[in-house]
Amino acid sequence: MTTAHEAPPTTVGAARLLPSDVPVRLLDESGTRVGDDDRYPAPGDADLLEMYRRMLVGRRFDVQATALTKQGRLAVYPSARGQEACQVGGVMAVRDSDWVFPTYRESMALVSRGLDPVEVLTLLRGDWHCGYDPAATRTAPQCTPLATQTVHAAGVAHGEALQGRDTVALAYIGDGATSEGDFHEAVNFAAVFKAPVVFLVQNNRYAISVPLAKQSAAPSLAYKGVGYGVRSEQVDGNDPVAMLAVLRAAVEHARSGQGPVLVEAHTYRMDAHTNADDPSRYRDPAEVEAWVSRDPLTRLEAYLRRAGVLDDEVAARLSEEAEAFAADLRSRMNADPVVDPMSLFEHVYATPTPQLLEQREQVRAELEAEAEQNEGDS
Ligand SMILES: Cc1ncc(C[n+]2csc(CCOP(=O)(O)OP(=O)(O)O)c2C)c(N)n1
Ligand SMILES: [Mg+2]
Repeated sequence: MTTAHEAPPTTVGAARLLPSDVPVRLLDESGTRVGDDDRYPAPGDADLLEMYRRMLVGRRFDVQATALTKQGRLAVYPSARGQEACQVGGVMAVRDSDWVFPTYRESMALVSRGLDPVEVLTLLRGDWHCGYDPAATRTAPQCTPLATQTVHAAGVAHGEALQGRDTVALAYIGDGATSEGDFHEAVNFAAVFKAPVVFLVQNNRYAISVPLAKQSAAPSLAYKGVGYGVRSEQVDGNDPVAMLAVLRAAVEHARSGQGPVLVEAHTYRMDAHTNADDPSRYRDPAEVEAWVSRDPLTRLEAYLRRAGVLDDEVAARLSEEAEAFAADLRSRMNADPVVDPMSLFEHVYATPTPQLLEQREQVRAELEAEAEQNEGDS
């Protein structure tokens, strides 16, 4: 029990919270294993091949989703191309019974988690607030208001712990969103209550057009956890081996009751913020080019080929799987969705507000008038 009469705190013990001086890396840019780290045992080759498979399918899904925006089949799509190691590493580090709290950028992660891709894209298609069942899939709706999902993650993780379960909550968040108050409240709450949350900051260098240097003066975003008493780490976000190793250790730390962990993954957004954005207005194409050589997929492929677990035959089979996945998505997304406009008013509040009821009546009246008009015309 702590009391107000305790001696003032010292920084002794704070070192255990500090992130590594440089991002943890277990695979260099040529795909060679480097830097053994006792804290982060490298995953076995079978896991890494599975990770590669998911990343390959994930990238194909991502490219297909961007194409669907151009065909008018998807309203908007925030690409995660280049961030495959973070997207897939996160979901592979948790169990199906754990909770995932994604942002708008995590469609690839959710597909990798096994959610139906059409259900995942329902929000971005503009059909419904969320196309999958959050309770059944233990996956919160994709969050557009920045950082709010981190508060939900901390609350759910604490609630699960109070009920005696060892569930972990994984909250994805972007670099820019770590400047939001909600993020700080969530990290502080999780630290104080030792809530089993892993905050995965995907530092992709930009918040739309705002580069990281204009967003934060912190030497690493991972330091944002230390001030709250949260174990923090930074990792090469384009190194799939390090991503999975560090995230597994973080999840284990949280699950074993030692409290939350904040992981900053240094990565890069290869595409525009969304299909509605023109990145040439704020970043140099040479910068994008420089990140091509750090591509997480080619890196993992080079490693797996050298390790003898991936050859041309396996690679061809995996490519076929990715193509079939994209073809199925294309044809299903080409069918017009059946949506009831009135359903938009459901599940907004447990008890609808008078304003919402008024709006619902307005829409109902407009739809009825339109239907009558159509009947009269025919
Ligand atoms: C509370 C809030 N403020 C502003 C926005 C507008 N907005 C949408 S995405 C974005 C940038 C977020 O950048 P980052 O957190 O780095 O995530 P990324 O898009 O790079 O994955 C902003 C400012 C928003 N969605 N919510
Ligand atoms: Mg960002």
